[in-house]
Amino acid sequence: MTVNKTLGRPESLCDVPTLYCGGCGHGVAHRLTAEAIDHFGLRGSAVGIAPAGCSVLLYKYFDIDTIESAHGRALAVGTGMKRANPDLFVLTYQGDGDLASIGMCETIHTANRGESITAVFINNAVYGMTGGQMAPTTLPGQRTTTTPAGRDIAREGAPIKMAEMMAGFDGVAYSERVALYDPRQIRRARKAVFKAFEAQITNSGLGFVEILAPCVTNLKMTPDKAQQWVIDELCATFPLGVYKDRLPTENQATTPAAATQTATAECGSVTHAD
Ligand SMILES: Cc1ncc(C[n+]2csc(CCOP(=O)(O)OP(=O)(O)O)c2C)c(N)n1
Ligand code: SF4
Ligand SMILES: [Mg+2]
Repeated sequence: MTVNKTLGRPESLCDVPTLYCGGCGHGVAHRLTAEAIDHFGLRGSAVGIAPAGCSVLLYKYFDIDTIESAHGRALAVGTGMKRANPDLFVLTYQGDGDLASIGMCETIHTANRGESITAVFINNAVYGMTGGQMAPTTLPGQRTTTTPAGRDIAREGAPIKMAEMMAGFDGVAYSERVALYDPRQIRRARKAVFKAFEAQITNSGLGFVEILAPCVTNLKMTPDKAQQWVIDELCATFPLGVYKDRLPTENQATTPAAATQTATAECGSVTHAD
């Protein structure tokens, strides 16, 4: 029997051993991001901006230029890079502690300014790297090292829904939440990452994709149980879907002004296109 190889490693993804825990979502999210870099031919012009968190070693996995940012400041660093050199393709990659907690200020002001940046956001409901403390996205009742009796929303507030929040900013052209728990969801996630790239390529505004992924180690679950937790718990609090899409269609002009004029009330009408 002849076995044909149908899927290879994206050129932008380095052939190195992974340091991520088995079952962690970062690896799949990296692959989808690398596929988008290859697809749009951006390996020579893309700059990746790494966060503090488990994905801090972005340079190790991506064969593109990368820079490290202080915790939470990836979108501020990205703003400077893009404004100084508009020809760069600027890609930020952040976890929930990074983007939605310590960096929340930078995140919302970058979104509000409509910087031409592509932001990949990994929501795993905890601070993974530092031992599983509560993140803004931790679920109600979820036990973490800083909420040992479970997150109490009367005391710690409710989970922050970034995809919905980002969609509310005029400067955001695309916002979608996806998950990685089965091949169909991974295909959807791939499409969403590509759309977030298109937002920058068409100069339409900020492109945002929130990827739900389990932190198996801090959940203290096997990878299959952690995927079930994503389906049963994480997706119940964070509904999947497109929260905003004002990318230009083929017939529309692609200047920011034109994109603003064609902005529709997509925000809030959650759709899923296969
Ligand atoms: C200014 C600053 N405060 C705190 C830390 C410690 N720290 C490093 S990673 C991290 C949390 C990362 O969590 P998240 O962004 O959710 O990424 P994950 O590891 O879950 O992918 C923290 C608090 C730091 N490096 N810098
Ligand atoms: S600690 Fe969690 S987020 Fe970090 S590599 Fe392991 S599973 Fe992934
Ligand atoms: Mg996290």
